[in-house]
Amino acid sequence: PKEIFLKDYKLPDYYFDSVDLNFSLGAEKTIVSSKIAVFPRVEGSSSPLVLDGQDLKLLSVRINSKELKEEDYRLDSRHLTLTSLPSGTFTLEILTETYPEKNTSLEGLYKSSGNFCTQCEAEGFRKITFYQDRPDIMAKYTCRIEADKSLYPVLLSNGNLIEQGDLEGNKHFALWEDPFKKPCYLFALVAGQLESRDDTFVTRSGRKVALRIWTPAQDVPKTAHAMYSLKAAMKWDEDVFGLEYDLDLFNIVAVPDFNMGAMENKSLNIFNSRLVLASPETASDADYAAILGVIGHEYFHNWTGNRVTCRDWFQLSLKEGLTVFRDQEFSSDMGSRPVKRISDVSRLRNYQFPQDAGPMAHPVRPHSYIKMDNFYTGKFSFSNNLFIVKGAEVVRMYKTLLGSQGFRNGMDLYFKRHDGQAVTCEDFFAAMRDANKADFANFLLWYSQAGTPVVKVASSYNAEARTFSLKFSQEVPPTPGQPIKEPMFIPVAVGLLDSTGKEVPLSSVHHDGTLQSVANNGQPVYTTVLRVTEKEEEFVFSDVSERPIPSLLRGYSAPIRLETDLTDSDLFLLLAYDSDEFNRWEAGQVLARKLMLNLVADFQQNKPLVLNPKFVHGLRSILSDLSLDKEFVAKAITLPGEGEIMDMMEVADPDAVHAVRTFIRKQLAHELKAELLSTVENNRSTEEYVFDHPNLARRALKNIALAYLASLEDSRCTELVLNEYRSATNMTDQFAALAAIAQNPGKTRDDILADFYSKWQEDYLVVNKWFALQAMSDVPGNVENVRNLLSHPAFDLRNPNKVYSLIGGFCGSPVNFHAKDGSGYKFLGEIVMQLDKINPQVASRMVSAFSRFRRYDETRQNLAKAQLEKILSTNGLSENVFEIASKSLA
Ligand code: HT7
Ligand code: ZN
Repeated sequence: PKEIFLKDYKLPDYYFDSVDLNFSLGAEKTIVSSKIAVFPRVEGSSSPLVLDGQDLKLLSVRINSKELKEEDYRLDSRHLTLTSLPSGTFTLEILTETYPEKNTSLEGLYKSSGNFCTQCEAEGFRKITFYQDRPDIMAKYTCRIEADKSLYPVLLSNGNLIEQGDLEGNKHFALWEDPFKKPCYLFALVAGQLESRDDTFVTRSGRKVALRIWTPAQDVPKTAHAMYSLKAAMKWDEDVFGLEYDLDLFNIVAVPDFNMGAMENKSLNIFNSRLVLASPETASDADYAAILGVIGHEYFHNWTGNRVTCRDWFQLSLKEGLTVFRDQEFSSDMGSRPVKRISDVSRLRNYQFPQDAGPMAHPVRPHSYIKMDNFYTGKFSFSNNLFIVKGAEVVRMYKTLLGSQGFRNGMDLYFKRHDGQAVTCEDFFAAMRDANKADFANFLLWYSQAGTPVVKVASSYNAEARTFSLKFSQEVPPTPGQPIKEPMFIPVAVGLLDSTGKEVPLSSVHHDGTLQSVANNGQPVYTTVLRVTEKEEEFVFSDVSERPIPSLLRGYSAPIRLETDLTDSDLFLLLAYDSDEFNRWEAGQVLARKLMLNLVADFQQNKPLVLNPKFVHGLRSILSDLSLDKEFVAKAITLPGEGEIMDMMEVADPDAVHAVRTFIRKQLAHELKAELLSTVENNRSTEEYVFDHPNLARRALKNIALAYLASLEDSRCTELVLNEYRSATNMTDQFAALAAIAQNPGKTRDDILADFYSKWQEDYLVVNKWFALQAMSDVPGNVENVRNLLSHPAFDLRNPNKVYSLIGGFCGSPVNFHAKDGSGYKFLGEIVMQLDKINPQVASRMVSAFSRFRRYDETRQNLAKAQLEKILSTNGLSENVFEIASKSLA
């Protein structure tokens, strides 16, 4: 397989002005004709025109209406190269055949539950027709679709519907025209038996936009929340960024077979049904929140991605980092800002940081790739993807440095300069810099250096001089291909607390021989952003009347690993009083991480495990503090994930980490039983299900209390949880009770799992939750159960959601996937080889579970390595799986 390098980027020799597509749809065989207006970049150029194409049958090629003879082009399995071309502009017409029903890769044109749909990002358009499949080719499209009227009554594509009508033989057609230039990855077509929920949105300049969400008829009632989310997103983008929708129609289609979450095709977003369909009975709060975020995300792409797109795929973060940042901000504004930040950061720590320290580490803008799709591959979901989420952190740092207005000015300039263009990360950087006349020092290193910077901070107080000093030192660890790193520009937001936990007003900071005033027109300031740019650097706060406790990296102002000299009592004080809620939570997490690591060492040395009473006391105060936001409390009493702890160990020990986390949970449940019981009593759902912050926060707190109580395995608690399960009136509460009971092996677990399936067997999205819950289970020897579930009638290896639930869920269980006898690795190896023949994108996501195998002990390493080697020796292995497996072994 060929590696593609950023440094080799070349402007295309030819551009396309307009593209007229014509589809004659058939499940077995679809005929696609395209008519392209081509012009050379340099007048009189005689370069060949190389078109990408895969799994297509070429029927004919014409230039200026004249059919080419075989000697006028070259055709191989990946390209059509046209050699004898006229100088100047010309019309190119290509006729091809494609086979949607056979297309199980779910890229290009394929069938999902009887309907046609497309997925073109990153490089799927080449499976539809021969084309220059690269994002810097932007053209205006028309799309004419012809199909059987009874089988495919609805025919959709991008832009406006220009014409439709009946044809002979029970056929009909629709002609769509998209007035905006776009790259081919934003092309979309949908055809099938669908019905819509309709609504309208009037933009602030008075444009009346028709909104339609399409699903099979029986699912239309489940689209209310998606429609609410879409309208909220449209309004938010106007309010916060002044960005309005630009067409009269916006369509969303939900399909059950989809490799990722959703796709932002111009005016025709296609969604995985799990991110559209929701009702209180069938979807949990987490599903509702994900729908809000992803509907927002795809909608926001209309400006950040579609109107301004990427020059090449190395610039993916230009659209994805920025759009993830925008959706995070949207969700924060719609719910609780600190809690959203806490969730995003825990995900970063559990999934991205481990990736950034492993063989797959690459910068926010990578230098090379074999298969572009692999850059979208997080641990089973897009939002767990390292460089997309790290890209969002980079965008957040611009905002931290520039403030809200400065950031908005930068965005305005970006659109003013680049609307309708395909651009690079430097263009975004330049807009931010120029709009604010900002000094960004070496900020661009965030795009080119991989690895998570480790920043150490040492503090000292000088009582005589009334100064408080923070000494920073930073190190960026080596990553594949980047052994030596330069210091980064790290914005560190800092506040100081006095010994009673009160915020200290900041007056000025000495740095590098300069004194910088922090005060703001006589108004007290409690947080300042330090610009850390050197390998070692000191900042000195003046006028500090007693030794303060620093609250560092407030709001997690940079994606780094921070190591401080804060004592346990400093951390307890921050946990109790920090006005920055993120850091309040963080103080608890630092304490918990220390505690867990110490207990892991005890466990490994066969010492008895004892829980520090101060930690129990700290959590008891949080749990009993009724003034706190309930969702915050739920987060604050949740222990760091096992992945996060393993990531901090020299040699990851899944058994020890699991045993310790289980021990602490049980012990906490035992010590805090009274508080947990009253938490459940006081937070039961009483009214009808409402998805708003107070209600979901109450459910989150009650359900985490329930999970703790279930871990006690005593009959009173088990009965309590069973009652919660039986009396639940929404999926959040019902599933939480089910999951709480499913922790404990035994008859009660088996009965309740069977009951849940029999209740929900008709709803495939709920059944996926049921698969995932069993797959993730820590019950010993669970691999056999998961193997059996492969042949369950509701399971299907061709459906990505089912694979992510069952196989992905299994790989997320440290004890069973990493079972010392290698049974988990063997199971995954077998599945990857089967799956690769069906859907390489999904297979490569699954194989990435092996990528950090060197973090484990030698026995596990050898077992995992053997599976990777076996996979690599498979005949006809896809580039997707090859890239991940070979880089993991390198
Ligand atoms: N921009 C979308 C990316 C995407 C994708 C990439 C590779 C293979 C399949 C895919 N489906 C969607 C997703 C987004 O930004 O939400
Ligand atoms: Zn996106």
